[in-house]
Amino acid sequence: MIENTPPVAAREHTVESFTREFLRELNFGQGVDLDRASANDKYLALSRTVRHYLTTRWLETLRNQYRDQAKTVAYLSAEFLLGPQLENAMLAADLDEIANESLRALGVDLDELRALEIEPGLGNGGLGRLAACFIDSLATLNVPSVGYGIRYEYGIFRQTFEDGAQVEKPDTWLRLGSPWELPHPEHAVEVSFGGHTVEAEGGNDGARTWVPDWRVAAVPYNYMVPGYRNGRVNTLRLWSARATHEFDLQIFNAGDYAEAVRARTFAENISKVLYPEDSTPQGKELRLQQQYFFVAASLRDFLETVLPADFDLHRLPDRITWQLNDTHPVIAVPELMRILVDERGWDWADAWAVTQKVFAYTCHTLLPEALEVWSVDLLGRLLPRHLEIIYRINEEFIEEVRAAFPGDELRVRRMSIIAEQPERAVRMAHLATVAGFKVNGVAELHSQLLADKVLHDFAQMWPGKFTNVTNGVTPRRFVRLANPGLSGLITEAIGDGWITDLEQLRGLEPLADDAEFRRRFREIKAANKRHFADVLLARDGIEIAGDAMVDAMVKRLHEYKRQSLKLLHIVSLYEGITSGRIPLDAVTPRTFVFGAKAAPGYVRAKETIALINAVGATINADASLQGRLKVAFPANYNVTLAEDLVPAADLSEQISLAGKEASGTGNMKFALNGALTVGTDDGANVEIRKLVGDENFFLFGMTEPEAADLSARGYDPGAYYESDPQLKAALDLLASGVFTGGERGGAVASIFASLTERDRFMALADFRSYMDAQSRVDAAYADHEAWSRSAVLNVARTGFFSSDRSIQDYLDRIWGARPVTQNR
Ligand code: CJB
Repeated sequence: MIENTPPVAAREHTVESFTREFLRELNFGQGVDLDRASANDKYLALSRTVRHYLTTRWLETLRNQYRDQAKTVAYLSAEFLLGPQLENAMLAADLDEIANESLRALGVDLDELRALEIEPGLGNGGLGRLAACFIDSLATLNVPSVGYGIRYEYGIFRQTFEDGAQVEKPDTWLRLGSPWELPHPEHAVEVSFGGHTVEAEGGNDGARTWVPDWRVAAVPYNYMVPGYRNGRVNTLRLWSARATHEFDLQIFNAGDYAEAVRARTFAENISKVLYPEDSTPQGKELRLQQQYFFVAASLRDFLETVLPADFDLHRLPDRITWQLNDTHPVIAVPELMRILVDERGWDWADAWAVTQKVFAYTCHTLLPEALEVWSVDLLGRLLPRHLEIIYRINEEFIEEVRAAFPGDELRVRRMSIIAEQPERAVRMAHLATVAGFKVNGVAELHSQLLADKVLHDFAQMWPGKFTNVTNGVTPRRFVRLANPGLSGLITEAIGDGWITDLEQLRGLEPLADDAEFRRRFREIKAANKRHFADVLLARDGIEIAGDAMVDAMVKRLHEYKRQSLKLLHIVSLYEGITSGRIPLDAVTPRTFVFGAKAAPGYVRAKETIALINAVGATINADASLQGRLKVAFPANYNVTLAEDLVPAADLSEQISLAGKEASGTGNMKFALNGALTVGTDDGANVEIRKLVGDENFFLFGMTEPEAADLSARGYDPGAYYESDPQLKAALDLLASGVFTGGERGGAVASIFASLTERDRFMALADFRSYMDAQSRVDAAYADHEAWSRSAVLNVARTGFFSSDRSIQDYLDRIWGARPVTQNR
């Protein structure tokens, strides 16, 4: 499927040359001898050495790109949750063995250096991690592409627990140096804000002149994005805000020095911090500044430096697709119109014709409240010209709707880019759908529901615009690197082609029936569990049994994901054991692993965290359980920890209310590493279940139509509470305060009330079915042979979820770009 050139590094480099480079970096880069070098010195020197090996290929890729002017995909995303870089770079460059040998000979411990790396947490969760998987696959598939985003000085907050409650600390990921980035201050571009507009002189249709009143400089930081051993190294360009010289002059001239410095700080605040909100739009001015900041810089960068000076922009659709990762970069639409009409003097209609051919939009949610909306007031203040352009786009669009559906003013109001209630505001998803030539959801069910519900009017008007691309994850990071044991076993069985063609995992299917293969598979899982236990002990001081079932629920804390349902399962088990209903020796030893950050302002999510920790502390301290149940909630779940947990998991919890989780990608990572899923018919779970087969998946809960129907009929959680004695007992135990030192108010009362009175995501309605599914899990797990057969089949049948396949689908269904034959 993917044609790879022979390994470059292996052909051209040796242990000796690597050692020479490493020592040179240590001496001249860090200014130290090996004897006196700190671990951090060595980490930085090693990273730069590895980076050097990629640089030649990177420069070559850039040169070819410029020469060939091939169609490029620009992935515009406010988040890239990259994870640690060192190992992935070594793998891609085929340097892992050479580096290992070289360092061993020097007496340097590679694991110690690896542990020092602080991952760039420049994303919140699924959406940001997806962007990181996608750029990896774009490079591996030889697609000319560039990622554009923001270099936040502080990424997603570092989560700590104080008395079980989440406390956020700043993520100082840059503090020990950042060897993976190359800043280019000389290529800074200016981005303007504020001011007003005046009549333009050009006389072309639609033109106005924007007179902004302040500017910042956007400084590009380039990151290499190596394809897997194919000689291609793409670019990720992240922008950092700096005060312009204008600010410097003000400082110099101003009598009020302090005020001038304040102004400077104001400019630089733009890229200071990642908003830790996930699936809830922020609506804050700084957030809109960030969005316009990176989008304006990225468009300018592409149009003025990537394209040749004499490029005819009418041909833009042949050269680029700007993929809009959710609505965050959608301000790019009026920005391109402004450039073409106001700066280049095009007539409006010409500009709109081109604009409509270069943007495609990916929607990542189904929650209506998660769709971004900007008040006209704020947008007009910050970007007055863009607001005018949006108004005109909307006027023409509304004419189109009226022509297609005469007399249907209700529809016009529903579809308008401008909402009138509760305040006048721009609906960014509508703008993206109107301007984009394609709109895609991220799993089959999600794309269906987008077209049937959330964007139904638009799908009726333009059925051909809507398509699906099911998400995927990169097998390099999430199988090959994270799970070396399993990777070795797979490669031994079917060769190593699976790393770039994951469907080859199908070749493992017959081995599910091979007892010796299953034994080795179990051994690897057991070793991964011991490793994970070691990591938890060292990282968090959490002690877990090395051999219990690892039951994992890791994802952002959100009511629709229903961590509270998982909690009810645990509390119900505990209630059953302590009340004598469940004999202790009938309980499958389980470690429940949670990983979840709550948005700092999301009170209910934080209460849920506090409650999970309270229940965990009680259960973990109860000697009568003899260690059969254990709750492990390591703080600050991130990509680094995921790489240790995912290979160790037996059971993957994907329990959102059907119709709420757009796709999920954790579900894919777990299945690919041989965990079985207990899940609802939601997001990509639907596709996972179809592929692995019902007998290898624990399905429970209402379907989306059933949930919608129950909601329409009027859902009463109290009725479930009253009629299911086990559910009532669990909720009553929670409410009793036994987990919270007698405290019945606070989080306890709040969660109890929210579940029994409103229960927006119908956890109580799915409780019975979930408990039954968990009993089936226990029964299945008791038969080790059958369980590991299912686990092997999960691995063998989920190759579809490679992000390489997702990118191929984007190429086929949306971009029309083609892989190029890479420099060799
Ligand atoms: N998603 O991570 C986010 N943030 C948002 O603001 C909206 C959605 C998630 O995106 C993932 C990638 O497409 C999906 O797998 C996941 O279901 C969705 O919640």
